Amino acid sequence: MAGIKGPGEARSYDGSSLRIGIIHARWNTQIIDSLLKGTLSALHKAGVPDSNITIQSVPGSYELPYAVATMHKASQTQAASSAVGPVGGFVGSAVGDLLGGSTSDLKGMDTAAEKQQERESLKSSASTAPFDAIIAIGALIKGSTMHFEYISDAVSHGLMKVQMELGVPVIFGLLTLLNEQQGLERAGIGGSDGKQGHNHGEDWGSAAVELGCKRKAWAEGRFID
Ligand code: DLZ
Repeated sequence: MAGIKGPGEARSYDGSSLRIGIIHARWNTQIIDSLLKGTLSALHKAGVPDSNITIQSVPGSYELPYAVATMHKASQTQAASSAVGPVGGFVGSAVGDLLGGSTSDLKGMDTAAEKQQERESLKSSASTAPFDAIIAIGALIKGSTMHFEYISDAVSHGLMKVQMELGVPVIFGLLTLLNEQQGLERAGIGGSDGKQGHNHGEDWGSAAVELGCKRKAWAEGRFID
């Protein structure tokens, strides 16, 4: 049963036709890796194929708003050029990220030949539509200066601004943490056994699918719940 806090009872949406962008900061990698894993798990659960997920990274959270805006434009460029040519570099690099990252199912593949085959099939089935939603993931940890306050504020406002200007849902996956422990718990890897807390990445993946589906419906003048 859902508690008082949180988005209520889980709803399910079909994400199989969505294209989702993920941009994550690399600062505080242990926390970020787990959040990314949780995000991908929720996207997969909703049926979003790996080939429709593009993952990019930036050094720190401060870079997230610019990266969201630029990734969105890149997906629009792909959509415009896909009618005349093959899939371009961004999808290729998404597949590369998936293969290189700790979160990919493809990592379980046995041989180089199998990996290559999977890479080719992902490329050929990859969507080149503009992103239906973009998830921005970062973990800011408070230090002894005002740095944390300035970056938290700038990134929060920046992400809201780009989603309103671009007209694409941007999921707020920015943790603003008072200490490391809070981050580990919110990534589901807290406590002495490394399993305590709740992985907020799962919520962000689900929010991206819901907003992606609603955005599509609203654009067609339909309302769904
Ligand atoms: C510089 C910095 C610091 C001190 N802390 C963090 C952090 O906790 N989380 C994070 O995502 N990024 C941090 N950064 C890096 C900035 O976000 C940014 O990448 C640099 O200032 C370069 O623009």
